[in-house]
Amino acid sequence: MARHLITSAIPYINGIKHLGNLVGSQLPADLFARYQRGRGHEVLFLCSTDEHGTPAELAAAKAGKPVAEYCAEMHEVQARIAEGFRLSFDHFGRSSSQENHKLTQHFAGRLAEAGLIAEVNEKQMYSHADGRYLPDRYIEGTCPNCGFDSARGDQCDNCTKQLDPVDLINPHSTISGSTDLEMRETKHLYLRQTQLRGQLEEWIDSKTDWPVLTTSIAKKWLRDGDGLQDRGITRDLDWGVPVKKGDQDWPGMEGKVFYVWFDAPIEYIACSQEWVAAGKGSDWERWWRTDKGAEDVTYTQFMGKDNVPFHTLSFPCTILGSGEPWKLVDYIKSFNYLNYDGGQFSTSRGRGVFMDQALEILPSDYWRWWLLSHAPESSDSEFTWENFQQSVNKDLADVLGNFVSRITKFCRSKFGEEVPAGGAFGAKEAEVISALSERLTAYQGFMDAIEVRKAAGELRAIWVIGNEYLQDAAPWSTFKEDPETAAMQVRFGLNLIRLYAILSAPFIPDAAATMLAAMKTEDSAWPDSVETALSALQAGHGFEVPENLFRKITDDEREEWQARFAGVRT
Ligand code: B3M
Ligand code: ZN
Repeated sequence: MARHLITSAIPYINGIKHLGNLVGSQLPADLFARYQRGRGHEVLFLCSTDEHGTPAELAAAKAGKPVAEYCAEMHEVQARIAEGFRLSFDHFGRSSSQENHKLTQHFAGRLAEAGLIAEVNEKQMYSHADGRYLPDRYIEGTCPNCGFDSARGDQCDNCTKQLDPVDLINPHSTISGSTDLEMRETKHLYLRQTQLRGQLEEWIDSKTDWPVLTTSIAKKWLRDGDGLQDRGITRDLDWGVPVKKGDQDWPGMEGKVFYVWFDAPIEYIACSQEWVAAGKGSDWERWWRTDKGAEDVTYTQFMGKDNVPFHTLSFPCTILGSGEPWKLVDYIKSFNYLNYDGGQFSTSRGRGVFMDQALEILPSDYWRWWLLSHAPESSDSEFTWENFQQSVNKDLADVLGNFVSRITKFCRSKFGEEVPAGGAFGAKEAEVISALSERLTAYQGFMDAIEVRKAAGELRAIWVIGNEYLQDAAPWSTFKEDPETAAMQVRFGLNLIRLYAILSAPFIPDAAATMLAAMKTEDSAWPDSVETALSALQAGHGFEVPENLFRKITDDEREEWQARFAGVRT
């Protein structure tokens, strides 16, 4: 049994995420976690809310709430929506937890002892109108790298370059809009990432199996010269992890907190401590400490491409620089962007479908299937309502849903609600078995390699094989002349339903559960071979006709939804 540690990038606390965010990290991570569990492996799947920094402070201010209260509420909201999408986290933690405070301060202390932290007197943007310093998102201006005119103080959304507020051209305050800014001297901590360049380079070069998207971004920032710089890891904010060296005060750093991107990845580890504290697990170190059993863990991270620099450079610097035996990531699966109906999803303009709205109009399986089968892997991809309607109506309703409904209804009407006896599988069934075996091997290969779209393609092909078999065998015609053979065909079909439930569960867990329940079996063991799997349900085994698995999306609905999500949400 292998052991898989799986983390999804942790979503910012400020508001409900859109479907583009979902397909860029949490959903594919869930697919992989469900698949590895299905294969019988031990999995620890973690995610949290990212609660510090300017995004949280700004959103709380907008909501007119104290930031701690705002975060606590939004964490619950995001947790409920994650359940709605059947995201099977072993724990959904919070980066504002005491565990993360302690661990972040611990790492800072270790890095300081290793000589990897510099105390720098630097100039910071002070806003007279606002009466405060303006870190990160409190300031916007033109990107010095690509010329994009609304780059934020911490990162340019257009070219992904990591920035410092003082780098911006023509900066202004996002609180008041004021350009009356003054550079003032203040002390901050810098992580001396440049000291670790050699180690980082060696580590990234050893990852020859990583997706091109991941390594190309990592290498760009590592080798472009100005990519890997010593990085400010503290901020003048109230909300966050107070700057300390382990449990010691840090002279001169009173009133400052760590930068959100310093503490957020550390939350991956802290989340496992929260998981133990919540009584769900007993030993977090065997997942994270290579001196305590984690050397045989495979650690996979999921994230959107804009998060790659932080996971290939900054966080590994924290881990390597600590000099302690922490588990480093083994594989980083990153995603391009999902666009929305001819443009971009936009949180600020309310353009596109947000996670809560999606669940209001259709159950999660519909979304999971479309999003995963169109995951933006090799390039950006686009959500359109036409395409969504087509995929759902064809793949889910016509192919899979229809197959399940026809077999079970036909059997009930001719043989009653149990698997019929009679006949033996013949040449046609052997052909199907061999075609399915080939597809199954391919499906597993793509799932192991986290090639999400290709895996979805194989699964679709596996469903189609069953449908074509049914079309071809036509037990409703066979029945008139040869009820024995019709019974055998139906038995074959009912076993296919069980097999489909098992193989489809990572993509569409609710429908899979309905199918297994209809087949009245709890045996959901991953098939060793298609042949044995297709004789699991023996003659006399009871079943029932399930409710319609999927309904079709009508043209009227499609048009209504298209108009509704065009961009009005505030
Ligand atoms: N919260 C950005 C995002 O949600 C950030 C990820 C942190 S991963 C440690 O895309
Ligand atoms: Zn830029």
